[in-house]
Amino acid sequence: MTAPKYRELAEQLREQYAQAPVGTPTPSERQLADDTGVSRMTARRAIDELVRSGLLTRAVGRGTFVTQPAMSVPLRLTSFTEDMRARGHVPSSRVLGLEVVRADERVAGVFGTVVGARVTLLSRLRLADDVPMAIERSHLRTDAFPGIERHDFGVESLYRVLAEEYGVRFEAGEQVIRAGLVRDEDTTTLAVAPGSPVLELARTTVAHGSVVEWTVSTYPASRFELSAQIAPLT
Ligand code: 16G
Repeated sequence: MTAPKYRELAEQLREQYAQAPVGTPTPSERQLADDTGVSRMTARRAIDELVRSGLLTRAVGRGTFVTQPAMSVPLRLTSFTEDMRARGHVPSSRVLGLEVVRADERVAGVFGTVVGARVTLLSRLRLADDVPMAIERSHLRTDAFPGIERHDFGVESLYRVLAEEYGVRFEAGEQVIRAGLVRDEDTTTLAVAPGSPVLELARTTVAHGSVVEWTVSTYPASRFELSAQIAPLT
């Protein structure tokens, strides 16, 4: 039995795009159908298959892009900016919000402060080579970082600002990783289908003996894998 036509086409495209840099645009369904002489339905099914496997991503209104290979990110206390640069990608950010909010019980518990304390919430879309990689919601104690809202986090690195302007030197950090489904309000920003799987990484960092940051990062599961060095117990 021969493979269905769309599978054959998907395999051809997989070979073609496997080595392409992240962010390479791919032809539209119509273009692909015209170029290869298949129906639009077949072209769509082939692209769907590659989107499902994480090789391609559809960005609403912008077309389809290569996003593979899934990026392998080490679990270390480094910033998104450093991690992406170390992999040869160009990091960028879009600020989705920067506001002072009141700590609810959960946030107060993380910072060891009282419910209602002022907390600065920075929400950003993080991109690598213009491809959306994660939405990060960073909570910072407002009293510890006066004037932080003056920075333009569309271009600046949060960790750089913390180090250079506020003298933060991290002593420790904790990262909790959970699997989940994308929130409805994040689907367009992350360019994923409703209900797609995500990895949620919650990071707490400590400097000068207190918690300085609590960031919840939402990564489309198809675009990421996480790795850590593991050592035997001594
Ligand atoms: C990383 C951290 C995040 C931190 C950000 C700072 C994870 C899961 N999260 O994305 O907690 O706020 O880097 O990045 O690694 P920046 O210095 O580039 O703004």
